[in-house]
Amino acid sequence: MTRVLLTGFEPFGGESVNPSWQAAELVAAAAPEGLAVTAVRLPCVFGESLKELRSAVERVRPDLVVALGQAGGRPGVTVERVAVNVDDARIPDNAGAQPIDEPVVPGAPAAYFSSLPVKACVAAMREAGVPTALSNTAGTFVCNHVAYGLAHLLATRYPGVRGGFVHVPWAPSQVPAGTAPSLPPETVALGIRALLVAAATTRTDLRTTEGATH
Ligand code: PCA
Repeated sequence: MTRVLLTGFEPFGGESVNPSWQAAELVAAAAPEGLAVTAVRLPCVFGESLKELRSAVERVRPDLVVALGQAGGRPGVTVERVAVNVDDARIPDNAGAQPIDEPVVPGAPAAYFSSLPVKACVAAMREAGVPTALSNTAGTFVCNHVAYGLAHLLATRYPGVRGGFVHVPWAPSQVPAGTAPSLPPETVALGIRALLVAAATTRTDLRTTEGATH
């Protein structure tokens, strides 16, 4: 059994749902064979989100950690390649904090690459029929904060554990019909199941063309 910690976020920015948590719950309720998936909902709060992530890692002792977050406007499920050591919030978090140009972890490296096989993850989701892409920025809000904090935690305390961050589109319920891209949580969950299997079984990532020109 591969133990998987799968996190999603609470709603933020005035929304009433967060599709990252909807998908995490669906995946935990019907996990792929061979994977034991624990879903944990994180607060959309700088600092507190990482505290809860750390205690979930201690409790679950996962082999693999995948953190999900909402990226409204993106048309597909995007696997984040990199997390940067900066909090630069465009809106306040759910506790009212709005850090500007502060490090996530003072004195730590400028960035970490995901330790997921990111291209194999994208390929597996595409194979499952789910719109997907590789992304080279997780932004500078709470999702990047968690992506960076997770990468730093794994690199410094759990070197054998792989982990990374994945952004998901809005759910249809969040978008007035036809005004912006969205994906049903069930479709996102289908993609995440395929991603988890790929992440649990791929040792060496693919060398495929997923780069961006801008
Ligand atoms: N998305 C936000 C924070 C929480 C979430 O689901 C982000 O992309 O930073």
